[in-house]
Amino acid sequence: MTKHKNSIAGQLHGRVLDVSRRYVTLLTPAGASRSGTIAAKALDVVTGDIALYEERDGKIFVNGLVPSERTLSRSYRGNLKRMGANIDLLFVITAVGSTLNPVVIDRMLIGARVQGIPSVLVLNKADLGLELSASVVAAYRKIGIEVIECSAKFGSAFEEIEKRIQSPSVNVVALCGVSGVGKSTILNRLVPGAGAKTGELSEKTGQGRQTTSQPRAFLYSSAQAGQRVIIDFPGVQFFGLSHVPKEVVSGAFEEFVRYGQGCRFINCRHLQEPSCAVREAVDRGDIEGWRYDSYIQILNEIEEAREY
Ligand SMILES: Nc1nc2c(ncn2[C@@H]2O[C@H](COP(=O)(O)OP(=O)(O)O)[C@@H](O)[C@H]2O)c(=O)[nH]1
Ligand SMILES: [Mg+2]
Ligand SMILES: [Zn+2]
Repeated sequence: MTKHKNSIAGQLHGRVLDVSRRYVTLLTPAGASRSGTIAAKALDVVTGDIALYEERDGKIFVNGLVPSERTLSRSYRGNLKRMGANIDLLFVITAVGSTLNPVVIDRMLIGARVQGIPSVLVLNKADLGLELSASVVAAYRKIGIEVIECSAKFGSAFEEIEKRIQSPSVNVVALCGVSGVGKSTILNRLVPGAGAKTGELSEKTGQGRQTTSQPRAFLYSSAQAGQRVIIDFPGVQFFGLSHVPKEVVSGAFEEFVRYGQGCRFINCRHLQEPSCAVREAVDRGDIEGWRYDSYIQILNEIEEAREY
């Protein structure tokens, strides 16, 4: 769609809150929540998009999108799936206990980083004891990732979370994490009346049951900062990154970049190359072994995707 067509008379802009097949809920500039239909064929609309719409006979028709920025996407079976658009802040949520999986966290952090989405790691269920995850948290802080340890059950550290949400540069906040980490519980605390369903942990897997299947957006408001949109993503078990260029992956592992300056080869991939300062740092324990494992896993995934 051309610029000219975007600005024809009668075109209105609205923030997409929910999408279900060809139906959307929009937040209009007046702050009202309205339902409408996606009129343009093949328009890939996701939560957070700014939709161009027309109103006819009291009904809303979406016929275009403003080009989005900071779109969180993941690869799934060779396709790139847009998850949410125009995200200003991503909370990667994890929890003390069996749901704490650094490889999954790394993937989400990198997915955000390649799109330039600022992210904060939230370690929920702090009430269960922080000593269980202290080494992982320390490792993330050491490489410059902000970590907030909170308890959605008791509301601890929510001032910190809300301070980030209320930042003047933030309009759209997204919550992302595997199911069972407490995303819905966090949301219900931030948005009273959100009524997000919370699930019990399944005894079989120790993971939460999938209780949300579509991203859903909620309106957060505070007396000081006004309104924000909070997107609750369904719990993704596999955050595919095969669309990400390999160079970007190695660049996203900040500590590899730092240690990599000591590698013999300037374009060292830190695999089998001789005199690799990154592998040496892993052997010494200066780089966490699980960070190296997630690096290798992501590179393998990209390699395999190319072979199709
Ligand atoms: N101990 C503890 N349990 C929590 C906390 N937050 C959530 N839970 C529990 O963890 C389970 C999964 O929570 P839910 O919000 O449904 O997770 P979601 O799948 O990520 O949306 C539920 O049984 C919650 O009651 C917390 O801060 N501490
Ligand atoms: Mg949930
Ligand atoms: Zn190297």
